[in-house]
Amino acid sequence: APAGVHAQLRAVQQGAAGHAEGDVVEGQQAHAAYVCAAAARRKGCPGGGVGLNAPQHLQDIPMATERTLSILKPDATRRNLTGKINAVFEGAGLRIVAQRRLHLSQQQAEAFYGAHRERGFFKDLVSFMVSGPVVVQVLEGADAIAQNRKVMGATNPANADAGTIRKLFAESIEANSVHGSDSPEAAAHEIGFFFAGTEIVG
Ligand code: IDP
Ligand code: MG
Repeated sequence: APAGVHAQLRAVQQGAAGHAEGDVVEGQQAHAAYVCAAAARRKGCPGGGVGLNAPQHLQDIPMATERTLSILKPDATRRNLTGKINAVFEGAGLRIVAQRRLHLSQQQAEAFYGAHRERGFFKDLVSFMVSGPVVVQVLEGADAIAQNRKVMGATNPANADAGTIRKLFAESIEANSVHGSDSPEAAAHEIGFFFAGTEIVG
């Protein structure tokens, strides 16, 4: 799980997990409990103490609704796969609440992938991303950031699980059909890179 989730899980184990049923859990602690209950149901909390042993009032808390930025990459638009890929998102409980097709400029692609500037594949990645149109979209749903990463599959399609978008459709580690934000901070930044708030309709 991402580091942020682990930090929040620790907060729960030290705090909210000790609460008795009916206790009012406030503020930061309540948020941590909320995240923890969701994480526990998905994959079990590390370190025990919570997860299936969590008090009933934590198990009943729903997963957080999130938004994440998704891009259907040029290899996907070239092969006319936008509908097929969107069907996988929708089948996985993700809702497309904003969507636009555009051709990225060199400058936009370099800025969007700025975090990868020092990596050996940066120039090739930028060339690929400007080689054809993309579809940028905001996906919304329970735990959308992690859920989308799961549905996308591993970066290299050779390592992607069966049924994931990259296993189904990717051509290569570079032309891997989809981008998805990898953290809440990245999601907020990447959604703002492409969309105004008024363009996102949940
Ligand atoms: P992610 O898309 O699964 O988050 P990142 O490591 O963030 O993977 O890399 C961003 C994108 O850069 C990948 O989706 C892929 O298109 C490309 N990429 C990553 N690693 C390689 C590589 O080793 N060779 C060529 N392209 C790569
Ligand atoms: Mg990434």
